[in-house]
Amino acid sequence: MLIPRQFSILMLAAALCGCASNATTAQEPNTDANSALTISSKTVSKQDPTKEATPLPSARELADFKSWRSDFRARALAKGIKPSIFDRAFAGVSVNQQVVKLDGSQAEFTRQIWDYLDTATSASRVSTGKQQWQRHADTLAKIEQRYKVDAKVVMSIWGMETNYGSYRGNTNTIEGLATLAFEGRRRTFAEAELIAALQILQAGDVKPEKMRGSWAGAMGHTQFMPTSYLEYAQDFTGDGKRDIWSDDPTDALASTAYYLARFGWQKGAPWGVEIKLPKHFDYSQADQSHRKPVAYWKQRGVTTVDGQPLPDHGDAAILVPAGAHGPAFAVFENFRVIRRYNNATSYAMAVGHLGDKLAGGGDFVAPWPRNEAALSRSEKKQLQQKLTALGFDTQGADGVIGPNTTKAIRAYQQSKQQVADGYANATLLKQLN
Ligand SMILES: [Ca+2]
Repeated sequence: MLIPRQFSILMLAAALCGCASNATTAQEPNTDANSALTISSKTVSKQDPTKEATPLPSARELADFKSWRSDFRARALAKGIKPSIFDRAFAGVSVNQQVVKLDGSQAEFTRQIWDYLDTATSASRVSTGKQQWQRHADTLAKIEQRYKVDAKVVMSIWGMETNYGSYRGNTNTIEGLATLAFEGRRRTFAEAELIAALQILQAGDVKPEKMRGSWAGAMGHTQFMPTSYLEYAQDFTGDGKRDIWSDDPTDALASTAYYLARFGWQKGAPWGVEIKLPKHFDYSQADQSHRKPVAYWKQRGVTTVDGQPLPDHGDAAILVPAGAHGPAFAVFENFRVIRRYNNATSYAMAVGHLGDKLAGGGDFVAPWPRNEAALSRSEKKQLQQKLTALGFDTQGADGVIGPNTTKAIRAYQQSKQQVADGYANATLLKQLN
């Protein structure tokens, strides 16, 4: 899901797909090193939750919705949407209670990154991907040639977002976004997306009944939000329509390649490589914001996991998704480009890793600490409260491990002469208790 970065609704849409950024996948606002690392369980579900039985809205809600719709209609018309387009798009559209429920829910249980990666890059995901790649080989080669974006990453995003088109979502996009706008928590964002969706209908790229996708507004094979669609969608088939919704994935795959190209994809360069860190490595440097030339890391004894010199693809950051006791990676510019699609670190790793596997690569070498249970949201809150009480301020206790919490953990670890990997786990929580 492509979502404009500032909204970073990752969690939102994520529900539907593996989703990306474009927005959609909603992980919490960005960025944190760790938050991205644990994925909410809803991120993983590929089912369209709006297919469940939906309770009816109350009379009061319906009246309020009508009143919002009437105000919004005026705003949409002022932006150039024709009355007939608006009225046809909103015919039969009401408050979608499942969307309300999903938007308000916070996952209590999260998965460890290795569990997430296992699912995201499973043997069946890889074998289906290889078959689909073969099936669309000519198209993918042409797309790669035109946009200078490796076919493997386009394939991988397609696999992550909708399992190669098999879970594109069945929520009426206008209804999903109208519900989010009406509900109000994200009104500005949802109304902007809704206007974009109406502009798409007005341009005639798709009929209202075909404009369907995730409950949070992401559409088509690679889950574009409407604003991303307007800016990046491509008509690669040459029929005059940018059709990301049909069974033929051509336009959607080209759109994805164009999106990555626009954000600076470097063809032929890796997203990252697994590395070996020297003994006594200063783990406080393992932070995505700490990007340094490859020469800098070489001087500090960093090599590839099999002891070879680190390849040079520009500045790199060191990533230790499971702390000092799991695999380590050097990540390059393309990793950041993938994060423009979905800002979660775990998502970017999954896209990179799946793409490598589709191209014949294998598993990571170093083992994950698989015996570690994931912290629940309330345990994370507890951890934040304890740290703050001890003078290591996490700037709030929301149960999401973000940059502030990571920083507080590092400071705590340093004060105890421990390895400062900033990693939140059960051992740390036990220590604090
Ligand atoms: Ca087309």
